[in-house]
Amino acid sequence: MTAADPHQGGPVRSTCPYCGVGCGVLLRPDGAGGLGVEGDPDHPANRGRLCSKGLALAETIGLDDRLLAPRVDGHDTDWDTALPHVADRFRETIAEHGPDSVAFYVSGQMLTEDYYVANKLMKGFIGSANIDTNSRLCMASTVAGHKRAFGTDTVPGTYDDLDQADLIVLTGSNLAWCHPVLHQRILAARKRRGTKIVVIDPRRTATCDAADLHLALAPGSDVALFNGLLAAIHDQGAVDRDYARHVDGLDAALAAAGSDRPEHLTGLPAAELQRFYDLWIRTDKVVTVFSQGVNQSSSGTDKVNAILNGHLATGRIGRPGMGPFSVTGQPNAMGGREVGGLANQLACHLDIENPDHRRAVREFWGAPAIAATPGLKAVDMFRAVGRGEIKALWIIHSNPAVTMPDADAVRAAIAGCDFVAVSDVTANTDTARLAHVLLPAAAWGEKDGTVTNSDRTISRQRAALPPPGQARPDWQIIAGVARRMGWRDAFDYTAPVEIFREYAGLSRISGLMGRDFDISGLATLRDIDYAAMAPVRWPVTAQRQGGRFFADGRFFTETGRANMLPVRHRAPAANPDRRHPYRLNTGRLRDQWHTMTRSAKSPRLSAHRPEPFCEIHPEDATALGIAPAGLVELSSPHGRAILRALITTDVGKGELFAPMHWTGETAPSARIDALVAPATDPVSGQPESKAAVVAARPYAATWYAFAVSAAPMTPDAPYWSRARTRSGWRAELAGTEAPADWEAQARALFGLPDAAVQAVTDPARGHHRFAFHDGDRLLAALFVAPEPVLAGRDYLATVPGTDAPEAITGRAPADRPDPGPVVCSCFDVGINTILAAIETQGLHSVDQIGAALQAGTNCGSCRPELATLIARATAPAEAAE
Ligand SMILES: Nc1nc2c(c(=O)[nH]1)N[C@H]1C(S)=C(S)[C@@H](COP(=O)(O)OP(=O)(O)OC[C@H]3O[C@@H](n4cnc5c(=O)[nH]c(N)nc54)[C@H](O)[C@@H]3O)O[C@H]1N2
Ligand SMILES: Nc1nc2c(c(=O)[nH]1)N[C@H]1C(S)=C(S)[C@@H](COP(=O)(O)OP(=O)(O)OC[C@H]3O[C@@H](n4cnc5c(=O)[nH]c(N)nc54)[C@H](O)[C@@H]3O)O[C@H]1N2
Ligand code: SF4
Ligand SMILES: [Mo]
Repeated sequence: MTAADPHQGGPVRSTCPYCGVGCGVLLRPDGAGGLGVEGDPDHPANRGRLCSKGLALAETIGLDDRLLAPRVDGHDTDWDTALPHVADRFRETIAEHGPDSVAFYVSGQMLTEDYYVANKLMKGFIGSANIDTNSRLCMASTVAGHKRAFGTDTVPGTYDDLDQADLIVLTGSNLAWCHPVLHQRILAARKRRGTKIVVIDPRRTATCDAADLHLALAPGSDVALFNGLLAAIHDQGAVDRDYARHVDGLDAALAAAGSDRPEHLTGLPAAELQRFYDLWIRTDKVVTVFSQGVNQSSSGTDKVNAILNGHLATGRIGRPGMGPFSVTGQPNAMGGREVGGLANQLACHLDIENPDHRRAVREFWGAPAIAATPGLKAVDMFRAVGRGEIKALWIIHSNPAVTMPDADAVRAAIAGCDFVAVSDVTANTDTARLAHVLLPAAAWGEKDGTVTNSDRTISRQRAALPPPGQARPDWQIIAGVARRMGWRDAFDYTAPVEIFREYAGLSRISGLMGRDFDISGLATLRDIDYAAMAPVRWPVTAQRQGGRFFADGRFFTETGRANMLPVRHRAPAANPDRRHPYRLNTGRLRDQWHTMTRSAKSPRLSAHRPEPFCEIHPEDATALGIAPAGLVELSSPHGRAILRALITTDVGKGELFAPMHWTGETAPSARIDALVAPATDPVSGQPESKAAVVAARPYAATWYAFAVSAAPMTPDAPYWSRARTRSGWRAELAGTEAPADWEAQARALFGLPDAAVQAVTDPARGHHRFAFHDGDRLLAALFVAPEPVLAGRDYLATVPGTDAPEAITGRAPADRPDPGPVVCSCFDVGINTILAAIETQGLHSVDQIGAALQAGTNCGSCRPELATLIARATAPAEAAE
């Protein structure tokens, strides 16, 4: 069932399924279920480069936890049972309660063809707009900001602008970790032309290591900062009067900007702000890259428009090396915006509120109905589920029980819904566990279609492996349900190329109605053209292909002019108070992807940060009595969490940061969205995922434990987290009540009722160590202490399956020092190894580390961290000079 490969006999050309950079990959199936993965040198996004996640893809395709058959009410079945069952439940619900009593929650990780079919079914055939996507949590503020300013959701520039800029401003973006290949591309350009880099982020991140200036603004104060810029542009006479003919609202925007006091609201010294403003104003070629620090805010849309205002006022848009640049998160976040995955738009950038657009889409589809009003946005959708108003829900390619704000309430809402279908590749997710019907989806590597990346480049994903068991591509599952709901002809697709052609055909109408999104040039692709399709940037029409928008001053508004919006600073929805004195920021780690269902299968990726944590400023930690490596308990009006404390000045006083990745499967007390309030931006409906308010205190554990095991463990403790290792698993545990019989506890944890044990226990001091063996093979080991366990963790993680007679000591033997947590995941180099080499070999640069240890010489994702290690190791000496 693998795709016809255009390069016969050669590798299959596909696209990485993680971030919106959209890197091309070359896949070489080994014939035994495995895959060789390397960067595609011909893909315009990455030119052969991959980051740590892309390079570890082969470690994530194992079938061990895959969902292999449709499952109805807990029983495996076949498609001929499952599809009619889902169709009947939706049809009955609609017949009894109307089309708005059902909903789909979909994802920016679906392929365009999957997405198109889901949207068509809901908006045109069911006749409701209750289809929303996790892009609501991700791109909605950018979409709304673009539409307010440009009339359409248009990204004006391309990646080439990053190579050609003289100043790159990264705001609310940890590009080094979240779009690593773009980050590397910027660093390469900087080497050539000396590009200046400014990072705007309340937190010090890996991205700051390469920055000329880091503005650690007060959380949520971006509007004030960019209003200050606009005022300075005006004061310094830098408004482009010529371009201003193409722009409405300049005066009102200036008036609004002038009334915000940036130095007061951002908490930044006036001199630092001035330095940034001066640099911006005197550099013609400026690109402002923005991401979730901007979007995920109750003033996210205003933040976007504040950024766009500066570029519109100076005419720095749509020309080489300049423009606002929203980087997309998911591999097809952009494609989802194009096909109309959001509840408030139609396909191909057509508007649901526009009767002409509605009529055109309906006619094109030959649809019995067309949604006339916007549907429920994600937060409202799950609220309606909780109230029992949505009675049938289909969740596709997302894990909202973990990633929605107020996640415990969302989990409860899904659990209480009359009918829930979930399409996923595994049954082991917090959301899938709540489903009545589970539908096994074909995973990345097994399916065909297209995705659009951050710079509008459409790339093919191609299958290199057969789908296992009964797994099917998402478009096929959705079309199968649609046909069984009675719409046979409209969903009679036999291959993704048919869907793509239809979609490209619809975009012709969009183009004719004056919209930006037009790929009609692809509407007549033959099957073999689609099979061989090379990356192509939209628009693709008879007249034009790719390129930039707006340098000509023509916009997609009714007037044809752009809008500058008058925006004013607004504080985040909730502010710290006596009961909840801390501001909780959340986000991503370099080597994990969202809820870890794929990335955590890779031992390499899991070694970077094997445990959830909370960054806290040293003064706050001292005031709270939180010790290094202790546990911290966070609580908000919505939920609580227990995390490992990571004491660092990377976060400001009163501010905390925790990653979003852990779940009921990997660390049930670290579901961070349980704490996040469902506050949303009034325009975009995007939740404020980065500015919850919480209380913090030490978690009063009386025992702590560290465990390694060759086989999976089933931890049972108030705090636990687990991660894969090359030799099996590792886990951290803690609790307030110590079990009476530690050996019995260990045997239960490891599922080893009878294995031979070596034990060293000191009950009076609360210290226990157990090593379980099968002959001379270590099976598992547990280390317990009344304080955070001191053990050679990263060494111990390697020993299950070996003889390791010394494992019981919990320490690495002298000839095999503990490497420490992995920094370079390509070559598996730990922090201790690097620090030792810096010291003993007197290394002074990232390149020297590369020469000595290989670290950082492959994908480059760890180079920012290596730079930090060098800086920290050499700082004291420099300070003493
Ligand atoms: N490794 C990895 N890469 C990913 C993903 C992943 O899961 N893992 N996910 C992908 C997806 S879907 C997305 S959307 C992108 C997200 O990519 P990014 O947006 O770069 O990532 P985040 O870590 O969510 O947040 C970015 C930064 O916003 C900062 N921030 C918080 N509040 C504010 C504020 O008020 N103002 C400003 N200016 N900054 C603030 C945070 O401190 C954080 O460093 O990453 C994509 N890439
Ligand atoms: N606190 C906080 N919360 C956040 C964010 C944050 O920064 N902070 N970021 C938000 C953002 S930007 C995003 S994008 C969301 C992401 O949140 P989600 O989309 O909920 O997270 P994922 O883990 O990517 O979920 C994808 C699911 O699809 C499944 N899957 C994988 N491949 C396939 C396939 O081919 N077909 C199907 N049907 N399923 C598949 C995976 O196993 C997984 O269960 O989280 C949001 N939530
Ligand atoms: S930067 Fe990394 S995660 Fe993003 S598409 Fe490229 S290889 Fe994949
Ligand atoms: Mo995202």
